[in-house]
Amino acid sequence: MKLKYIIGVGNGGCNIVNNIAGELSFKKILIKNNLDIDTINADYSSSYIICSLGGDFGSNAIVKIVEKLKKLNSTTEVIVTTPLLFEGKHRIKLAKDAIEILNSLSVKVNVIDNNKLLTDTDSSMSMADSFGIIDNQIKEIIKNA
Ligand SMILES: Nc1nc2c(ncn2[C@@H]2O[C@H](COP(=O)(O)OP(=O)(O)O)[C@@H](O)[C@H]2O)c(=O)[nH]1
Ligand SMILES: [Mg+2]
Repeated sequence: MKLKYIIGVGNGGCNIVNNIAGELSFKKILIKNNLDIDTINADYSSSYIICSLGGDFGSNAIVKIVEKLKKLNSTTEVIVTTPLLFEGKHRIKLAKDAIEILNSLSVKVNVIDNNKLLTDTDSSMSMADSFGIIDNQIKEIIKNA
């Protein structure tokens, strides 16, 4: 079934959505703070929810958003990326905990491991190019759904 919205959560998630939305025919919703979470309503219940996990905001917000949308009887699918190992223990734990909770919410969760994805790529690649590869992979998941 074709979903209608793509919801970006946190700084990374919103960047990803801004980067890929132009090529996809979805309405985009950007969630950057708690007030934005309050605006989520039944209209958004057919959505992809995208977050680059590891940040304090997005890693917690995505759980709240999925719980809220589930109560609204929604058809949602989650796409998250995991932090790079050098980003440190705190971010990795936030991401791991979020994935564990998401997996318990009976929603489809696509996890993209940035480490795996970037292993094969040139280590001199710029941050922007690395993000480009990840963003592209997310776009393909949505296109091929
Ligand atoms: N794939 C991808 N990741 C991004 C992009 N911009 C930022 N990120 C990552 O998103 C994560 C978000 O972390 P942070 O800014 O703390 O987010 P927040 O606290 O959840 O709002 C960081 O680890 C960034 O590396 C992007 O354009 N594409
Ligand atoms: Mg942050």
